[in-house]
Amino acid sequence: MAEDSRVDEIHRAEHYGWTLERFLLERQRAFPGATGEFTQLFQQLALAGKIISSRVSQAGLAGLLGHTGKTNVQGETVQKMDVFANNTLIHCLESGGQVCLMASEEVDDPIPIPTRYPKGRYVIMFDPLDGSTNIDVNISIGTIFSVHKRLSAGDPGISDCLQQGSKQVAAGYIIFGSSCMFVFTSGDGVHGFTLDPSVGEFFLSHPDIRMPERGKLYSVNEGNQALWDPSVREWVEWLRTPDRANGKPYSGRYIGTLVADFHRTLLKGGVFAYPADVKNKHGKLRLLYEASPMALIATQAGGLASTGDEPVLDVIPTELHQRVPLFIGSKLDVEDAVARVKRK
Ligand code: FDP
Repeated sequence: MAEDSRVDEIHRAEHYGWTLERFLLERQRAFPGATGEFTQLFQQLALAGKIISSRVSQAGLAGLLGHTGKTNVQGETVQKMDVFANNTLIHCLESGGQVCLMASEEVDDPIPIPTRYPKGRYVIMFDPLDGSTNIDVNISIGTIFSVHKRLSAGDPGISDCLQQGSKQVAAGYIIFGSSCMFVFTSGDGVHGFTLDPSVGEFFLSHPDIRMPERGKLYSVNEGNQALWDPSVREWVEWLRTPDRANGKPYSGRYIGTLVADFHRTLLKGGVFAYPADVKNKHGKLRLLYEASPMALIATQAGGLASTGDEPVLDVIPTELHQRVPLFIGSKLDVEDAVARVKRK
C-alpha cells in the first residue's frame, strides 16, 4: 500500500465515530466554564442541515422545485426551496434558547425570537439556501451561517447584527452536493463533517482543513467582463497568460453557487472573486451572511479574503443586507488579486 493511502486510512480510522456532536462536546469539556449553549446551537444547526439536505435530495419528487412567484428584499425571485430552508432554520433555532436574534437573506429585518421562548447570548445570520439559480438544475447549493455574541444588554436589535466579521465567534456552511458536508470554524481551525444519510449523523471527515498557499484555479463570472473595471479584466487576463514560473495559465471553474465555489477553493486552492462592476457597484455578495463567514473560514484555513480595499473581516457593516466585492482563496492568489485590482 502506498504510504500516502496508508496515512489516509489511519487518519480515517482515527476519526471514525467522531460525530459532530462528540467533537463539539470534547471541545466543550476543554473549557471548564462552558455552558453547553454553543454546542446546543450547533446541534440545532446540524438538525436544520439534515432536514434541508433530505428535502433537497427529493425536491423534484416533493413538488419543491420552481419559484413561489414572489421576490425577496434583494429583488431576487424566491424559490420554493428558499422558503423551505428559511423556515426550517428559523423553526430549529428560535426555540432552543441559545439565540436572541436572527437575520436571513430572505427577510428584510432582523427576526426576533417569539416571546414564548427564552433568549440566549448568540446572534445568528444566515443565507438559508445559497445558489438559488442552481436549485432546479441539481447543482450544489448550500446554507451559510455566521454567529456573533449578543452586544445589547436589553432587547436585541440591528446593532447586534452589524458587527465586524472579525468579531464572529463561529461561521460555517452546509453544502448540499454529491454528499452533504457541514464545514465550520469556531476560531480553532476549520473542520468538515460528512453526513452519512443511513445513520443520520455528520462524521468528521476533514479535520483541520488547510488551504493551499497557492492554487491553479480561478473562479469568476466571466459573463460580467464588459462591466468590470479594466484592472479586474487585466488581472483575469494575467491569470490566463502562460507563465511557467507563476504556474500559469490558471484553469477556470465557476459553478455560480458561492458555497460550492468556495468549498472547492478551500480544498484545492486558487481564488474566487465577485468584483464590483458597473451594475453591482458594491459587488453582489452580502457581507454579513456570505462574505464574512467565508472570510473567517478562509483565514482560519490559512487563506485570505479581501474586498480589494481591505480585509473582509475589517469591514464595518452599516446595513443588514449590505453587499461587498469579494476576492477569497489561497493567500498568494488573493495577494496577487489585491495588488493588481485598482482600489476605490
Ligand atoms: P444566487 O444569486 O444564485 O443565490 O448569493 C448569491 C449567488 O447566488 C452566489 O451563491 C453566487 O456565487 C453568485 O450569486 C452567482 O452570481 P452570478 O449568477 O451573477 O454569477
